[in-house]
Amino acid sequence: MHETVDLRSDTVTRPTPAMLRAMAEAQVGDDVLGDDPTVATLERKSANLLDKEAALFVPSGSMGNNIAINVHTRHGDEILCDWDSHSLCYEVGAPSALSGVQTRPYRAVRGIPDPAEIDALIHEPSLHGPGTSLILVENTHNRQGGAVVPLEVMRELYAVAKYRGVNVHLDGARIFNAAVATSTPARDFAGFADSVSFCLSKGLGCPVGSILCGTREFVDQARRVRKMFGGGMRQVGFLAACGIVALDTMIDRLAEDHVNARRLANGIVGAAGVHVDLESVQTNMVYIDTESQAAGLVERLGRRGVLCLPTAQRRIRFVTHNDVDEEDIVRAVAAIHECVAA
Ligand code: TLP
Repeated sequence: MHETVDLRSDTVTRPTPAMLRAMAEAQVGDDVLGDDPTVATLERKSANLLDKEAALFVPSGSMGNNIAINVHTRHGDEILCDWDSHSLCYEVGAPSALSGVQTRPYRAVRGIPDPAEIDALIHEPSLHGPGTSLILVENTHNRQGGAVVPLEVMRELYAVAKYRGVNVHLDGARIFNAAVATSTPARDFAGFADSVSFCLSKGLGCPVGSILCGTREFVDQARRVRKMFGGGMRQVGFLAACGIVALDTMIDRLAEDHVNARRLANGIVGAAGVHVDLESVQTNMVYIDTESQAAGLVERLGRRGVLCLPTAQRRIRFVTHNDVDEEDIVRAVAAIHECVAA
């Protein structure tokens, strides 16, 4: 059990002892000059894992997404991303600010796009309208409960995109959660996207870093854009070393986080004044809808050492991760029952 049960995000994890050891022992060099062997190893490993030609280590998932958008588009293009996506909700308007693209939202209930709707939304460039050059898909889907976009939907969507001559970027910040939850290799999901970003710093437990994968040509361009966005890093093998430990040892254990999320959700059912949709709990997130203002409940829980985040006026998110164990979940459930009754 931990002093505080921090369920705000899976980004809050501290590096594991194996990561700290790997950092201390890492061979490093100036990665902007292409000299860091540990970064090179991580990039090769990541590309192999997702069955892509090449990969690039980037400081954050947001930068990975926005480098991908920049490489796949030209100023004035349109991109499709769902109305509740990370790109639209949490990247400070970066697609328009950094890449000069217009975003057109599509609907995605439980995070699942409708390929027919996407087909209808794609614009051919014309005298009047922008051309659609990119579709973003988020898997698992953060604001839609950590839900998995099924492989079959990814396949259909990709077929539509390719038929219409449009690229697909997969925001796979938590693609390994999708893979573990469905017992499907992550590379199968990645096969239905031209580029994929995934985060090392979420459920995989690293302190910093994400990976962007695609063709060799895509990654060569992405490397230039990373530099342009200020994301070229020097002796960053210290962080890449954690990434290697994460890929080797932290993927399968995501199943524990999924079990803990389910425990938490089951424990919340029946608490007065809050509702949890059990079907939406598929990976490491639990969202609850609250009858009263979410902020009040979040504050009361915080006073009892249980941290979580309000994501709307009457909605709260809890995320499980490597620094949360079964006892923490028992404590969180008890605190939620006490706080809703207070
Ligand atoms: N998500 C964070 C917050 O920004 C909301 C979180 O706590 O969940 N794609 C997805 C689907 C994400 O959930 C996130 C981070 C990112 C991209 C961006 O990753 P970072 O934080 O590394 O820029």
